[in-house]
Amino acid sequence: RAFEQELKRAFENKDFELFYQPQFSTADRSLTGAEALIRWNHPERGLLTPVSFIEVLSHKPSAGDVGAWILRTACRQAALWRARVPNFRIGVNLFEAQFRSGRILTDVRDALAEFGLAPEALELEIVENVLLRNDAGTLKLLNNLRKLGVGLAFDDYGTGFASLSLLKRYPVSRLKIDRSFIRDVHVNPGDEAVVMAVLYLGRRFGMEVIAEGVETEAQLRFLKQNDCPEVQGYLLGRPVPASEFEARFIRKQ
Ligand code: G
Ligand code: G
Ligand code: MN
Ligand code: NA
Repeated sequence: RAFEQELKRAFENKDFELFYQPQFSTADRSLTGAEALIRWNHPERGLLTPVSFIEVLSHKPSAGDVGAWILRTACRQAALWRARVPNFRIGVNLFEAQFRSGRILTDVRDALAEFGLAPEALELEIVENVLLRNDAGTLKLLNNLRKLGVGLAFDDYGTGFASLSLLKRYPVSRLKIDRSFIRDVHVNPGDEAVVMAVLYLGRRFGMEVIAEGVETEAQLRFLKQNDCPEVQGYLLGRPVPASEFEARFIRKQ
């Protein structure tokens, strides 16, 4: 109850904000897109990062409304930036509840139409537990989303239990290598093996690959040398408000 009240107030006060983290091509370090990450400017508790509220939120009926707001806001922003950066793409994380409610397809279609955003400019990020549900409804929904032309990224790839078999079944267009494998990739043979295997899977399945959590030049060098096409991480840019993203990454283009 109390949480739902707080959410309602947060919406009325416009306390939610999307931050954007840049993504880059390893070939020439050009900007390719951004991942949208929600923040809550809480009047009493300050700036909240999602770890403190996503878990609770994802089990509430209002997760669908927050999810729709995130989609609209991200698509509006991406349409503006895509006019300045060719092929700019926006990544949006989805809640599991958005799949259960069945409104995701409509929400995505509406958000694209409202801002005239090309479907290929939107990439939906999905974590394994969504795919693990493994029912006909989920498969059909994901196929319908892909038919719209939007991308589907498998988030935190490699950390789950069934990461390999899921690739055969679902229309995934990109693998996001989890940052736990990137941290020591250039020094730990086990991590190197995992990352090389994901790059190989990407090529064999015709999926794109991006490495997350790139924090050092040494990691970046390794990824570039091994043909990982794109990277994201603190080395190249932390998640920042839209105005700051524009000043630092869009105006330079
Ligand atoms: O931004 P940060 O690194 O604190 O994000 C922490 C976690 O919250 C990540 O797992 C991320 O996927 C999730 N998250 C961040 N923003 C969103 C969002 O807009 N929607 C959903 N569903 N999850 C998000
Ligand atoms: O689960 P998901 O991949 O959506 O989460 C993205 C989260 O990773 C965000 O909370 C973001 O702030 C965080 N993040 C992004 N880049 C880095 C990085 O280079 N290092 C670390 N430790 N976290 C990162
Ligand atoms: Mn993500
Ligand atoms: Na991730």
